[in-house]
Amino acid sequence: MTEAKLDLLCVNTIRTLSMDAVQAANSGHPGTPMALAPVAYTLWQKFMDFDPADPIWPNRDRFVLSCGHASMLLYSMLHLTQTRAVNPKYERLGSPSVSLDDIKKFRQLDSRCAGHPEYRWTSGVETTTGPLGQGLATSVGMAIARRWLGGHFNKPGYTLFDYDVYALAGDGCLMEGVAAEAASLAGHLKLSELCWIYDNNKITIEGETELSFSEDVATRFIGYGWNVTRVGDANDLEMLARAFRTFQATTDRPTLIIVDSHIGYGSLKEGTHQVHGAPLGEADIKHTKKFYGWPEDAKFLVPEGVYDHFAQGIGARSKKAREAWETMLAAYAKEFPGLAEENRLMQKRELPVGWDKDLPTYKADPKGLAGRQASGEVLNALAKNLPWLIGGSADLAPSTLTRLTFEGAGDFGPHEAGRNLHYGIREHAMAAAMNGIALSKVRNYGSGFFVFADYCRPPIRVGEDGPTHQPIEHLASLRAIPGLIVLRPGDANEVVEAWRMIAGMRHHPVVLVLSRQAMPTLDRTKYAPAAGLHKGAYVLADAPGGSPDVILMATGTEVGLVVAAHEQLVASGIKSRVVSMPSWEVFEDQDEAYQESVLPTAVTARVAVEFASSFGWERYTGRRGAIVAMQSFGASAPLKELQTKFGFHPENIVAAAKAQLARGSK
Ligand SMILES: Cc1ncc(C[n+]2csc(CCOP(=O)(O)OP(=O)(O)O)c2C)c(N)n1
Ligand SMILES: [Mg+2]
Repeated sequence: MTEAKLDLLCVNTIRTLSMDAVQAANSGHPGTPMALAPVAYTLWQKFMDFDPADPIWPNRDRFVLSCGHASMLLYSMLHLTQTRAVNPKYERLGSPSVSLDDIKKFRQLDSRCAGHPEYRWTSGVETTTGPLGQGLATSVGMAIARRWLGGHFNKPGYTLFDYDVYALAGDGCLMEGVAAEAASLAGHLKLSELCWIYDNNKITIEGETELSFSEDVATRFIGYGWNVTRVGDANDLEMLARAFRTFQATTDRPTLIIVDSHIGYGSLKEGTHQVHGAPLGEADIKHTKKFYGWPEDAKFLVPEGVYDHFAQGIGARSKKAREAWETMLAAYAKEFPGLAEENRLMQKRELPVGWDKDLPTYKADPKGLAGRQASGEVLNALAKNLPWLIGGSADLAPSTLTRLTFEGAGDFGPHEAGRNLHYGIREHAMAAAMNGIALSKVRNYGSGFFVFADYCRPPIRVGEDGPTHQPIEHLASLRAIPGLIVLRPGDANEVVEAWRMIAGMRHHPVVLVLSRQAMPTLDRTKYAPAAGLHKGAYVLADAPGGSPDVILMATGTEVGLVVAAHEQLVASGIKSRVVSMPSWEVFEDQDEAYQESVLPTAVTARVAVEFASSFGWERYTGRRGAIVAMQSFGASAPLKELQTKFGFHPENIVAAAKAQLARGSK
């Protein structure tokens, strides 16, 4: 086979794996991986130094899939390059990072192929992505770290760190504010090791981008100080290669490659596209496979020669690069043993001997010291003995006192790679960049006024390994905002009452939290009227006679669950009550007598159920009550399996209620 034919065979394997996986999961985005397969292929196969045998080799090029919804693209690459797994102790394992079986189980419980790529869950995934724009901003942190690492460790004749950072993004990422902050910062810092690839397919979920996005992205980036280049057709491997060469030759600023592509059918049916973000369907898959010259009925097929081709391309090239690097490191260690030891510790996220030897202790003093004052002193004492600690502030270092003031600490800027970073007033990008720096194993901090932590929230929660799409803490944090009403209706009629309440509001902001999945519409001749929502919480179903022994409370989608549990309890002769609780705030506004009528003090056997953080429910269950809620971010799988895994089913609620009754009033 000619080289060009092999290239196409590999590209089409990436495409068909993505199509098949999304189809099997019956969920996900096949179109973007299909359209971007040639881009990822060219980059990985011809340019990136990433040794599949050692995906944590410190000088590897980084690849960030900022459009995390196209996760199958990354999983296909990790599989076809036969990337190996690494465990949390940084031991390289022989087993595959992503097996064909994982791909077949895309989006299923325990598969390495979660809906969105997750750092530490799947080796070779450099950062968790999914919330659009985050990956781009994280990549800026990676480039900052790369610049700092080079400045700190490289010596004449020993270029320990010279890797590049690539991030692949779509229209959504480019629309997000965080990407604008990050691009502005990267341009200012002249991060020439950074390359963003923009999939300019002019489509998002609601339709053509002309609905909402008409700026000239190229001009914007030129304004930021970036180098901008274009590839007119995502299928043109030669033009793609040329663009990557342009990036590599650019040494004074970051590069944006704008790639025009067509989602879904690639070059097959230009201008047409399937329903965005949905599986193609069996018929279209066959049609498409036929076009690729694929056996129409084959599924998850990796044709002969494909693994080999990757092994001879990215595999062989990167192995050579890594081995040369390791030889160099051995020589470096002889000449610069101190620095080599620093690097060894840093790579394992360990601390150097004596890191805490200068930390101050403070004598009793009624006058005392501000926390920031003490922190500034501690940080300076710490940083002196922890050479790979860097950080900065979103323009508030004079107030947060995070500046490193000792001799040699230096500043980080376009022409210097010292330890004091200046993020400017860009909190969101700062926090995302901090993730990127941490992922590069460089210890770092950022700072600002506490109230602006909200501007940092998405990257704070994405952090290193949080699944990205589960709103776990959001109810609790919204409920904590003064003056805000949070409404989470439990069936369609509660939705009606919620809108009725909102329509009547004059001054209160409201957050209405609705479900994706169907909720059973309750029979209101059997249960209390949905108008109870106007009191925040109400008795939806009660024990015969109205004096319950146990109270089940829930909001939103969990109301149906507790009603089902309640029916089982009643059938077994247990006097249970269901309280639907769409709004804590509104309930708190009711008079004492009403509150007592809904949640009688005497009834201490209580179970609260909410598919979110348990935080705060103690106020209604009491310390001894049961809370069926989430203690972790969750997992990627079909809803039913998640409900079973995390205990959101009537049997578990019945068991919790019985356990409550069994403990009596103790
Ligand atoms: C912050 C954020 N908002 C919304 C979404 C939901 N979402 C996932 S994909 C998508 C459309 C993205 O369009 P684009 O970036 O152009 O990608 P394409 O569909 O072209 O692959 C949206 C809105 C998200 N993942 N993150
Ligand atoms: Mg798009």
